[in-house]
Amino acid sequence: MSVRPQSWFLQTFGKCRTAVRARPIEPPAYGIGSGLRLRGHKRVAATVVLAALPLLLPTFVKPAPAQSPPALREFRDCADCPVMVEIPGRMVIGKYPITRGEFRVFAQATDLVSEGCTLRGEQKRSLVAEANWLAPGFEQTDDHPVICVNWLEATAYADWLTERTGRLYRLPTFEESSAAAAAGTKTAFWWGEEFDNACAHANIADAQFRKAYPKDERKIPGCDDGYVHTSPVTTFPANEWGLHDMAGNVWNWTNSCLKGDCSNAIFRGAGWDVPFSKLFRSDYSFGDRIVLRNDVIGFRVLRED
Ligand SMILES: [Ca+2]
Repeated sequence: MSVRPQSWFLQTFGKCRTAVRARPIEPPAYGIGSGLRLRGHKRVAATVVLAALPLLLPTFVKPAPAQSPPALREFRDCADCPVMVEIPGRMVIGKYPITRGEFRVFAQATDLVSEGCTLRGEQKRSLVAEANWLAPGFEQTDDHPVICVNWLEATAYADWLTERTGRLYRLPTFEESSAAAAAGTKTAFWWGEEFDNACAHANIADAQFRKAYPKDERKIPGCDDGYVHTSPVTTFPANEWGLHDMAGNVWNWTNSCLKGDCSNAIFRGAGWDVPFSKLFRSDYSFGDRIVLRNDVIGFRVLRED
């Protein structure tokens, strides 16, 4: 799996608008690589000017300890920081995807401008210029996962947390996200091998989805999980590591490049409009452009020890 190069890049993207400024900081003594620091934020009139220094990340994932499950500790590094779970000897990772309420704190603090999101319609998705993370085309409350955020904005959120807390936050690699989903299991899904009972464990494209999108021609599972679109992040059971929504509800951006091309990033986990079982596997990866915003991709963060 390739890693992101440790270099600056500057790009302009036609219809998208984001106000994120970043500059490099010295690598923390306890971490590997370096991160971003937000510095001042300026609204951009018609185009996007983005500068980001991707993290140089190891792709190695420590082998699972023989004993399980590990003792878990949950904490926050600040009052409105995300809840983190410490998996001893493995990683410190978000208990659930970043919520709309958590993202709102970042957006207000950085004067974030984020406009344009690709939304699901009757049968396919299309870009809606006026859509954004506050208006993703359906109703959300602040305990739903934030969506309509691209990889750059997700990374900027992690770097903002780093600046606030003095601890190095970043997106997990695909390998780390996959290991966190599996939580020590060897089965296809974190709850086992069966997908027929997926509605008890995850928010998928289900009977509720079928009723809301009757023209969708895909084969939709017949179970009912109670949600057409996103669900509050602790609605469904946690896996063995105490992590919610590691499959279903929203895809999660990772910090891994797609097939060596770092203008694309891997995401995993599947989401509320996905009916196909294999996409919910702990080891399944998907990817797209880092500038993509849509209504089914969110993210969670990982903290370096
Ligand atoms: Ca559902």
